[in-house]
Amino acid sequence: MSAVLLVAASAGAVADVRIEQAWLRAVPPVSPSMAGYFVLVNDTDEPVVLTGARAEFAGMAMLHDTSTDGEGRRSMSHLKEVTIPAGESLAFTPGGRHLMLMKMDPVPEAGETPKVCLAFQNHADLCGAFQVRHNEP
Ligand SMILES: [Cu+2]
Repeated sequence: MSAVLLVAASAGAVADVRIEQAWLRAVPPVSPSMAGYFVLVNDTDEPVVLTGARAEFAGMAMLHDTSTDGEGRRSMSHLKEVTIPAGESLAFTPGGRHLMLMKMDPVPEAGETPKVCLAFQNHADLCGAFQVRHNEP
């Protein structure tokens, strides 16, 4: 009897980590890189640590941050890990944190929805369909 109750309780409360609003900025087919954006929602009661990404069509995938210096010049830096606190979400958006895909073969085209997976230190990989588009949704 107690086992049945446990199953019912866990089915009702969907505490999970998920990718939302995932998209990739469309680029010309010869482009050496493309950027991706998403919101990572952590609905669990533990912080999760995002450590990287991978995709079948990209030989290399990294998490980047963007910073602007005193003269307005933008530069990108590699993010080794990003912690999403329990119950919070973190947005990767144009001009800020982003996913950077390199060594692509083939370069996905606008309208396609290739799969990209995110890797964590303390959670199973999460994969999602990233919509390739020219503009921010
Ligand atoms: Cu970048």
